Parts: sequence; structure tokens; C-alpha cells
Amino acid sequence: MSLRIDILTLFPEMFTAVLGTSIPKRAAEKGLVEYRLKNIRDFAEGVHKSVDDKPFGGGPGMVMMAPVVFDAVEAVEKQDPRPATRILLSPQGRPFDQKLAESLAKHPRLLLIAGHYEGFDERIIEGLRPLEVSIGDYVLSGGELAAMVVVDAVVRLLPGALGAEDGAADETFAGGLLEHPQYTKPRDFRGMGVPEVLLSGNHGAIAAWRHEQRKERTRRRRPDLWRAYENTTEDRADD
Ligand code: 9D3
Repeated sequence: MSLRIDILTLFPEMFTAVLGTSIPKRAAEKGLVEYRLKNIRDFAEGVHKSVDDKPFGGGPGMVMMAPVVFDAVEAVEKQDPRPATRILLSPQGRPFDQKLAESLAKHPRLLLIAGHYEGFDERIIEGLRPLEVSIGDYVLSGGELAAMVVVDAVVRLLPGALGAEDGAADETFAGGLLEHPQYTKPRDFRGMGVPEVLLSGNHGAIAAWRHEQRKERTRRRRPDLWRAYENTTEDRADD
């Protein structure tokens, strides 16, 4: 059974380019995943089809209304008997990382809820008990790009989504090292050369150089990853 991903959003058209390109597109063509976009506004009532309103107690911005989101979630969930893992994209959410992507890739069905307002009525969270997910500490205009990030990171982990070569390389990232520098033709570009060892044909020396570069980069650029790496490899002789 393939993964079903429902996405509730006010701007479904934002998703079409991302889901219709590259790996997310190929994964759907291979039958590994199915995307179902639904406009939250379809569940709005009244002549104005409102989905948001002013916060009780005052304050800036608009708040997504609970009845609309509940109706949307219930309607979409009824379309398939498999229970959906509900994910609400929110700046208050759990920081998204490769570990969470790996865990979500094992679920049969995901339901992503992306808002485009200052926030959600708290009763949406209280009543639907979604997993709240943030993609990092910066301010976006809405949850849509965050939802696309989550979908992209999850879908490429589905068995068969990647070519055989890419698949193995990915596993090193979570708690691993950053990549080493890479070079291709031409050998001289505007006076900048290529490290001799890469042209030497000495595969042992190349592997050792790359490993040193990865460690050095990780140590300098990502001390957080470096500490995690050290703590899982302190018994390894070559480090
Ligand atoms: C003034 C308080 N703002 C919170 C930082 C209000 C606010 C701004 C932007 C509330 C929501 C948003 C829209 N962002 C998201 O919906 C969002 C998000 C993000 O902005 N950064 C990182 N991850 C995410 S997930 C959803």
C-alpha cells in the first residue's frame, strides 16, 4: 500500500510545481505516494466564505477558525479508512529533522495542515491533537513552504524513490558528517585548480582525504553535529 499524503491549505496552487517536479513527481508516477490537495476554503460557510477572524482579547493578525479546519480534516479523513497522522505546520512546533522524516516515511497516511495566518484557534490543536512541526527558527508567510519541505524530505525516503546511489549516501546525514568538497571538469577554472590527490588515482588516499575534509568541515561549520558525531564514534580508531 502506498503512502497517502493529504494537504489542507488555502493555496493548493503553491504545491503544484514542487509535487510535479523531480523526485516527488517520480515517486507519485511509480505509485509510491499519492498527493491529495484540498482547499480549506471549500469548508467555509456563509457568503464571505471566511476561514479566519480577529483574535478574542485583541491583538494583531487573524486566527484560523476551528469549525472550518475540523470540517476539512473530518471530510478528508473519511475518504480513506487508514488512520491519518495529523501534522500541523507551526512556528511553535517540534523542529523538523531527518529523524522525524524517517519516522514519518513509515506511516501509511499523513495529513498536513498549512495555515496562512498568525495562528490557529487553540481548540484546533486541543481537539485534533496534531503533531506540530516547525522547519526552523525563521518567519515564513505561511505553513505552505514548510509543508512542502516535510513532504519532500519524507517522499525521498520511500523505498524505490531514489536511484540506488543516492539512497546509501543519505543515511550518513542524521548524526553524521557534512559532505567533502567536490570537483569536476575543467581541471583549471579561472586559475583555481583541483586538489592533486583527486587526480592521483590513489583510491585509498582519496578516501582518506575526503574523510579528513568531512571532519574538518563539520568541526568548523557545525559544532553541534560534530559533538554528536564524536559521541557516537569515540571508540573508532580512525578518528
Ligand atoms: C508574531 C508571531 N509570529 C510567530 C513567529 C506569527 C506568525 C508568523 C508567521 C505565525 C505564523 C507564521 C507563518 N509560519 C508558519 O505557518 C510556519 C513556520 C514558520 O514561519 N517558520 C518555520 N516553520 C514553520 S511551520 C509553519
